[in-house]
Amino acid sequence: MANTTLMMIKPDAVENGYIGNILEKVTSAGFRIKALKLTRLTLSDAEHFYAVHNKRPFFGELVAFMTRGPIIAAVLEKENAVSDFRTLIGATNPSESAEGTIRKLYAKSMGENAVHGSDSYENAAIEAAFHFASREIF
Ligand code: 3AN
Repeated sequence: MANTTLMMIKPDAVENGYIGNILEKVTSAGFRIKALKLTRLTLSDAEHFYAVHNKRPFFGELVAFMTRGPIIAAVLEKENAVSDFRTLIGATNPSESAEGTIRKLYAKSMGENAVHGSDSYENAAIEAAFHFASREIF
């Protein structure tokens, strides 16, 4: 799973009809889609996925948001996938995201920020295994 990262297109961006626009930005930036699905997190899925944040004041809000509707999960491949994808999505707070980034274009707030990108290769592998069976990754 070297050079891979895990993307989620979050419920806000799915609700707002941005799946196609975001996938277009991602593939135009040179990422290859290795796995892709439309799915919906259960409460326990979201609590598990974001367990690292479970003491933070926004945890309840984050879990409620991430379970309120479908998401896209995808495994993406590119050289320097983790850092290049975080550059493409922009800062966590869209008001601080650079022009042209996915969050600048498609996100409204820190809580509802359109996309997730893994923060390390170690977490990318854990997150890919959370969403996909090995036979679904190409
Ligand atoms: P990133 O997604 O940029 O890696 P993290 O890992 O710090 O950001 O936070 C995970 C998610 O938690 C964010 N994508 C965002 O949805 C949510 N989040 C982070 N900080 C806040 C906050 N202060 N208020 C509400 N939600 C937050």
